[in-house]
Amino acid sequence: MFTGPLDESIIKRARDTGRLDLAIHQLRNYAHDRHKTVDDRPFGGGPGMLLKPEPIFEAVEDLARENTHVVLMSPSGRAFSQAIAQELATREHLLLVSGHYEGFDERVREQLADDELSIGDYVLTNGALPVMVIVDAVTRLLPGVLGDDESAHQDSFSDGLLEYPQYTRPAEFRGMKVPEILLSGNHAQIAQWRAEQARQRTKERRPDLL
Ligand code: JCQ
Repeated sequence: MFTGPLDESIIKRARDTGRLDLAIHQLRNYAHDRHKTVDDRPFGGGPGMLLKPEPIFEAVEDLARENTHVVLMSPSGRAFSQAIAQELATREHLLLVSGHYEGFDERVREQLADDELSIGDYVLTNGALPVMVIVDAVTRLLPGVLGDDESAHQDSFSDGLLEYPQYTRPAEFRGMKVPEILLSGNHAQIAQWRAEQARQRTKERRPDLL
C-alpha cells in the first residue's frame, strides 16, 4: 500500500533530496511463531481481535533511537490537525504505528506510545492510509521541501478560514462568468471581497472554525 503514494510527487522529491528519510516496517517480522501471528482475542470476551503487545514492543525497541516520538494511529486518538502536523515536523524521528483489527492492547498505549492520533471520525480497515496522511502533511512542512510557489499557498490559510473562490482564464467559460471584481484591478476591493467570501463560506460549511 505504501510504495505507490510515497514514491510520487513532492514526497518522492523530499526523499530523493535527502530531506525525508522514510522506511516501512512489517509488524509480522516481529512475530514469534511460524504463522507470524500479530493478533489475539480480547480477555473478557467481545468481538474481533487485538494486536498483541509482544511484536509491537519488540518492533519499537528495535527501531527506536535516542529521540524517537512514537505515534499510534487509531480512531480513538486525538484529532490530527495542522497544528499537530507542525509539532510533528519538529521531531527528529517519528515512528508511526498503523493499527489494525479492533485495536491495540492497552499496554501498548500506556508504555510505548507518546501519542495516539485519529485523522477523522470514520473507521478504516487499517492505519496505513492514516499513516500516509500524517507523512504527507508533515513532509510538506520540512525545511526546503516545498518550492516558493507551493509554500506561498500555505500563507493564505494561516487565518484559519476556508479558502475564498478562485478563478483562472478564461474570463467566461460555458456561460459562467468570473466575478467582475476580480477583473477590475482594484486590489483593495479584491482583498475585501475575498475576505468576505472566505468568512461566508466558513460560516456555511465549517462554523466550528469561527
Ligand atoms: C484513524 N481515523 C480513522 C482501524 C483499528 C486501533 O487500531 C485501529 C486502527 C485503524 C485504522 O485507523 C483508522 C482511523 N483515524 O481507522 C481499526
